[in-house]
Amino acid sequence: MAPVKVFGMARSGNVARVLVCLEEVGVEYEVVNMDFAAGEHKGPEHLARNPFGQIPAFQDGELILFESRAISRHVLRKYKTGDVDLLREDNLEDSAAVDIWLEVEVHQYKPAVYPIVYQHLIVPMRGGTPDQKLIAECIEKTKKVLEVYESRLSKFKYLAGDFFSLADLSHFPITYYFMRTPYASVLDSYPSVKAWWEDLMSRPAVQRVVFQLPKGTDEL
Ligand code: GS8
Repeated sequence: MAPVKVFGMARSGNVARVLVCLEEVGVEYEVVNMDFAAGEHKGPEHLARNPFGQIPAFQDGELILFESRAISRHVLRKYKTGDVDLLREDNLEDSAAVDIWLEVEVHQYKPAVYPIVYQHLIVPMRGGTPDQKLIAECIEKTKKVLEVYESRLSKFKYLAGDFFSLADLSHFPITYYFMRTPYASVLDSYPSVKAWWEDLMSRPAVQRVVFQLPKGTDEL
């Protein structure tokens, strides 16, 4: 069977989210890079995959998808195994907890953490100067969010409960880049969050995606 295709560069956090799900379930995949400089993502072929002209897009046989979290759910739903069930859809309580913490990632965690990553890693690459005031504000926002995570993770091993799920995995890309900024030490004040992050990073599937990510900011 032809491998599934992921359109977009692995270094994009939203693409990496999909890759790590594919790695978890052990599905063979092909990454189809897009030439952003040439505007390939805004061309008709890619707009047919994602009408917003963004990456990732995804092809699984006849099925074409976009939005990284929707793609991730599809991958984990279709290819779940007895050992790897990261959505827990057979259990109402567990799957609702997964949904909650996925929403928390989108609506609480990412808005606090992403601007720090963007200002520190991306803005200088584009010749700009990071907005230190915004970074400081977002560090404070991040701390508030991490207090909630610390409380949760001091009671449960993972965000949705004592089982690993997409809710944890979905935090990987943005946290990976955050941990490459000088603000990574913020996590030291939240021991349960730090242990959770180290556990996440030690997963073979995560390591296989880390291997595909740029090591220096010049490659971002
Ligand atoms: C966001 C995709 C996105 O912002 C998802 O898939 O989760 N909610 C969507 N993609 C960016 C790349 S950064 O990861 C992108 O394609 N930007 C180009 C553009 O918007 O023109």
